[in-house]
Amino acid sequence: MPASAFMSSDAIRAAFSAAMSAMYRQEVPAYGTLMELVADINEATLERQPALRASLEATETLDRVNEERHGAIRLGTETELAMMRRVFAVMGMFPVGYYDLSEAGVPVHATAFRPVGEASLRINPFRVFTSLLRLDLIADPQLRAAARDILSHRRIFSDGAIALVEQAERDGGLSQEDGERFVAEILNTFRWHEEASVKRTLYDRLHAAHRLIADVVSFKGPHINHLTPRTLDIDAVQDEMPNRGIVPKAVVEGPPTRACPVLLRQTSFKAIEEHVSFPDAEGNLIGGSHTARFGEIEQRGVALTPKGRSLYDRLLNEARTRVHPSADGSNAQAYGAALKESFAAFPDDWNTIRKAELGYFFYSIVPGTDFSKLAGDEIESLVEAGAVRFDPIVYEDFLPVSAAGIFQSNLGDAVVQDFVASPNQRLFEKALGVSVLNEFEHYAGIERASIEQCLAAAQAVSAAA
Ligand code: OOG
Ligand code: NI
Repeated sequence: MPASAFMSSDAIRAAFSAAMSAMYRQEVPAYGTLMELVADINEATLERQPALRASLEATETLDRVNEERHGAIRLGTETELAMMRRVFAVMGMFPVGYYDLSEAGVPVHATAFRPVGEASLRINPFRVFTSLLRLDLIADPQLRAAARDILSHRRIFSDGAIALVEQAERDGGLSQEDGERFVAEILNTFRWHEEASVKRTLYDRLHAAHRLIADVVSFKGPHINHLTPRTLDIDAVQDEMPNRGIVPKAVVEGPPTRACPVLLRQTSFKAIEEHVSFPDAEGNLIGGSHTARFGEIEQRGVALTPKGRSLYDRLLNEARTRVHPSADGSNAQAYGAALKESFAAFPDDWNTIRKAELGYFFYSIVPGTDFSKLAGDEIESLVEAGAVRFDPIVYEDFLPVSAAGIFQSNLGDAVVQDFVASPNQRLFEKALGVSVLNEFEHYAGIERASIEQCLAAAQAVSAAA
């Protein structure tokens, strides 16, 4: 089949993201409520800010502004992770970044599968934060062995899904019809299973080791545990959630509200308690409950350089040392104030951020510029002359401290269970079968290419003049 007859990987991802959204809204009605709230707030924000509407229109993303930006799953074995990488590759999603959550008391490490090029992100930015359970962090050797055994026997991918992945790898793509079949097949992997695959007693032991271990080990597959649309005003959504009958987590994760947004702000509603059933020794089903699934929202800002990121980390740490946000929200206001105070040290206008090399920017030629009258071949002099403009490059990845906050708030407010911090990117990548893309190098590459393009264009014009 000629490549042009294939359903593009971007189109497969867009279809997958839409199918996940529809399924999750049906499975978790509170998520539908959150989506409605987000749409209302986004509409009100656009009405208040015509310039924002114009810029979304210019980038052709206005009609998709309320759509999901990411979801999250938790896998149990290295084999599952290796296959998941191949599945996501069919949808044009590749592993970017390594996140060690053990440091924050969550026994997983993770990557984000996401589209990488600007064009792909614009067509559909959907990404999946994918965690792998660290069985090696379960202290009790007997429980560890039981969990390993159960996970080694489950099959999370249908035969049809595997066959289509192999076909896509062999042929270099899937036809429209096969692409649609692939989406339908793979959707099943992320479905909710009301029936646990372990007995109640084992569930309780896994749960006591860590709620997340119970969530991964006790079910037939890696149910999608949340989806996350984009909001244009995260503070407004956080404030409004209770009025719509949903319970927000205590605080918004990430930086405070700023004129120039940096990195990523996110919040969620707390996971709902759902009915599940456990098989007993006679094969009868016994009723119980499980709490894992929630809805989240995100608002993104500029990608930071390593220098900007370490300033961010330091300021966040300072604020959290002064006021540690408690899960019940009792000191949410004090935390907000501490955050604001400590982030006063982070410049809040684009040019200062750029000149201090704290963030990454995309440089482009201002249309209509007459280069024949311009001297200098440095990007800075072109910027000063008004011949080149710069726009912040949006951060498309995740933040470990924030992710830990999202995990924790949705695992219940009980005591935080601690694990020995032990990042192991090499082990993760061995399971994955490839190395993850380094996000800093990636953003630096986009910035560098945009500068080179401006300089080349400027030189070509002045050489011709
Ligand atoms: C993943 C939590 C991380 C985010 O937005 O930072 C995440 C999970 O709960 O499985 O999705
Ligand atoms: Ni999330």
